[in-house]
Amino acid sequence: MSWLSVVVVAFWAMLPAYLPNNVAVLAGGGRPIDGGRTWRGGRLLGDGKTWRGTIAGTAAGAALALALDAVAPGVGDAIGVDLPGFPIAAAIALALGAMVGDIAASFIKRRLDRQRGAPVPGLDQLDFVLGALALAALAAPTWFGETFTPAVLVVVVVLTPILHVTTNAIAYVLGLKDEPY
Ligand code: CTP
Ligand code: MG
Ligand code: K
Repeated sequence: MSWLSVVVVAFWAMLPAYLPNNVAVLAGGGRPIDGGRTWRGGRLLGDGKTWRGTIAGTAAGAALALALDAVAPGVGDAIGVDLPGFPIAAAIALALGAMVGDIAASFIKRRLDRQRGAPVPGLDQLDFVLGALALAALAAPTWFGETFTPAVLVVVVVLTPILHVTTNAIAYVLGLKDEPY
């Protein structure tokens, strides 16, 4: 595979994990997952992790995977790249894993005394990637091994923070997000 094909496959395979956090920003609000509970002097997760955002984000990511599945043969033919499909377990795991990774990061941030919205460089850009990859590896191990080759994984780890910083800056400029990170 050419390096450009590897980049395209990495981006395509991660799209169901990239969408959920952005949908959560748009759909978020309402009851926080932690119900306001505190632990060791700080909020368990904080008001930034809501049921509505999490459910909408997960549903959107999984739905995107199924939509990508439908168009993969046509798009793959047109651009000359063998695009991966998404078994249902992989579709759900990528989307849910992205949300769970982000929630786990908020748990860690609250333990580090970072208030809601405070940036933690590195964690903010990779939490959802680690969650998505870990859950996908557990839920669909064969598919995961075939899709996320070492080269694809390297591209994911390099490409994701760049995309994350860019989309968040755009969301901030558009007034959709309170902070540009
Ligand atoms: N959001 C949500 N549910 C989630 C994730 C995000 O409702 N599971 C919404 C919230 O409105 C949140 C916004 O998306 O404020 C931005 O997400 P994020 O940057 O992850 O949350 P923060 O508010 O920065 O909170 P934290 O410091 O805990 O990351
Ligand atoms: Mg934030
Ligand atoms: K986050």
